[in-house]
Amino acid sequence: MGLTLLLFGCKPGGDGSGNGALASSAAEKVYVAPGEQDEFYAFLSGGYSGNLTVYGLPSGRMFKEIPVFSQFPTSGYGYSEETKPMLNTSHGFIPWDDLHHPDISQTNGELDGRWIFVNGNNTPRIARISLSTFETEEIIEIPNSAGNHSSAFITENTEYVIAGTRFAVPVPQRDMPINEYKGNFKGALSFISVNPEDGRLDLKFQVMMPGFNYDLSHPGRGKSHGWHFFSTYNTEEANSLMEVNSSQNDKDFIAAINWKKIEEFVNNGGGTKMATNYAHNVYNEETHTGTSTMVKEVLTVDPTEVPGAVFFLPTPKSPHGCDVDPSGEYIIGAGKLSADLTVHSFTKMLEAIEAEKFDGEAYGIPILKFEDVMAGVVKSGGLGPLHTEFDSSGNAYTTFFISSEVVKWKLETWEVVDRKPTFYSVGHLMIPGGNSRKPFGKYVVAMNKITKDRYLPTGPEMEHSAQIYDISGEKMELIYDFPTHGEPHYAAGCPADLLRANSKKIYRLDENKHPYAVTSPDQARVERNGNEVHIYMSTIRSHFTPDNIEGVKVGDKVYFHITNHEQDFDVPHGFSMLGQNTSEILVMPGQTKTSVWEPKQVGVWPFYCTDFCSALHQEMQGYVRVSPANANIDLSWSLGE
Ligand code: RUQ
Ligand code: CUA
Repeated sequence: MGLTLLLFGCKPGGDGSGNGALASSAAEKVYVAPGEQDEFYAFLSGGYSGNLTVYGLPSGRMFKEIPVFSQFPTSGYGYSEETKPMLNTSHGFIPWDDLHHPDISQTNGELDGRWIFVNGNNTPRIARISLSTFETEEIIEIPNSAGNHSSAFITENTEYVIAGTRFAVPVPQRDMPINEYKGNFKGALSFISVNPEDGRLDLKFQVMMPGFNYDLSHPGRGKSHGWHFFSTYNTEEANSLMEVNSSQNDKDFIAAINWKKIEEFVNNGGGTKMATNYAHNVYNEETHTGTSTMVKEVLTVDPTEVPGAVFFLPTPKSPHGCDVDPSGEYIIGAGKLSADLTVHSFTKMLEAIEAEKFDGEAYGIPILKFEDVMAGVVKSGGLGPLHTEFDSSGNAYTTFFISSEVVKWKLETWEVVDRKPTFYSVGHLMIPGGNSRKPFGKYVVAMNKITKDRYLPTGPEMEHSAQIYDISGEKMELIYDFPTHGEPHYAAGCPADLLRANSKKIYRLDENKHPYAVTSPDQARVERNGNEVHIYMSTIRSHFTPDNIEGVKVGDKVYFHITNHEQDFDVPHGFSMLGQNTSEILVMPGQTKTSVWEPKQVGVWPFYCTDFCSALHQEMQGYVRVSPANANIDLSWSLGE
């Protein structure tokens, strides 16, 4: 940070180039006129917001925040009875996570725009989000893992979404002294298969690696399809004062995993079944309801049992990013304590494996010789390299956190061709399609950790800032700044056209299979079952059916099951009840959602619609009469009489 200040701190508000980023040609490049639409959609991780945010490129306009791992009162996600099960885990209901790395599904190594996968770091989870509804459809917890960071990356036909543990932990978890870590803790790399029809996830196997930290990963593609590469640090297996103790080795490793080989081993009955307990949560679009199932078993693979499947490639200085170029030949390791990037060659790796040129082993896993697998070194002149993305013409772009810049360099010659400052301290970057065989090399988005003077400094913390650079020419051109939400780590982007075709506008009422749905207003009713009261309610502009309810008592548990009868795009109705210990819910056209209220005070309590749905939205309201627990008032309900 000190260096950042030194380099750029003296020019508040400046872009470092000395001639104002908002030159009129730059303004034209990002200007999307009112009523026009952006060319690309960008999905930025929200980091500690637990959610995913959607932006347009090049405008930098934010379109939506998609709730994934965090309760989200705006829509009622994680508050409605239907979505609460999505946040269930083996540790109970966890309404938050730290979402890092989105990846869009692919077919033949190209983006196909069906789903986007993301990871939760804290309580290890992977989520699948539909790109036709922008809703979270599935969350699977990852057992035997901790700090699920080298995730969620998908293989080139979306065969697997891959999740690697950042922290090594005892497997199975048990009570043991922390300082017995070395040699005893394990690093689980999980391979979760994706059903090609409906996207359903299934934890197929876990490779039980030595207890290193598995930081980031990317799939092989093209010639290296079938392999997956993970950067590691803390190959020292230290368990305390990590900033010193895990930086002792001059080189850590990139682990190369031949998952096709392990898949074959597993399909032939290999691996060991292990008792475990993890949650698998699936949202059903027909019943509009999520269900959570606890899974009790996982298949584990000891890598030494599958010869030829796992190798270590020595990589200098605690590598962070581990990126694969569009051809699948080059694997780039970014040693975050170094200035240089190490590029490994997939072809050379295969040759070295073939010739069995090993340089010892770690826990039975062969280590290749650095010189044998290295394709080149990028002498960047920067400091603190983190992540690399690619364009479609053989260039790579790497972020440097410490020297706060994006450096453009050429694959194969490794020469640096351009560098531009970022504002400030960039982490990840994203080029639409930049993690695929077919990048759309028009823009790079740099996602920065520190905002400082980019906007009026208001209060001790501000939203982070991102920058868009035009990369269509030889030199990068900074064209825009925009604020981001939470802390973006990775992002994924695709052409808007890819989403347009599959976009879902409404839920069809005649396909609604929610068990508490009312598909016509005359089915609206109130039923008592012991102290549970179920209100089957419908909404249409501009009333609830029913809107007056009596016979509810203190001590009851009242379920409002609300079906929105609208069948037009963009007409949700909301529902909120005074004194309810939850959020409102927002019910989409054709959808049913349930909100629970446990009234604690006698009285006549109003509810209302929270979404300005029509000219008479303010009239969209009703009352529930709450009587004492021992009262003798019959249930009754009405509308308009
Ligand atoms: S990690 S910089 Cu998840 Cu690099 Cu964010
Ligand atoms: Cu319905 Cu406002």
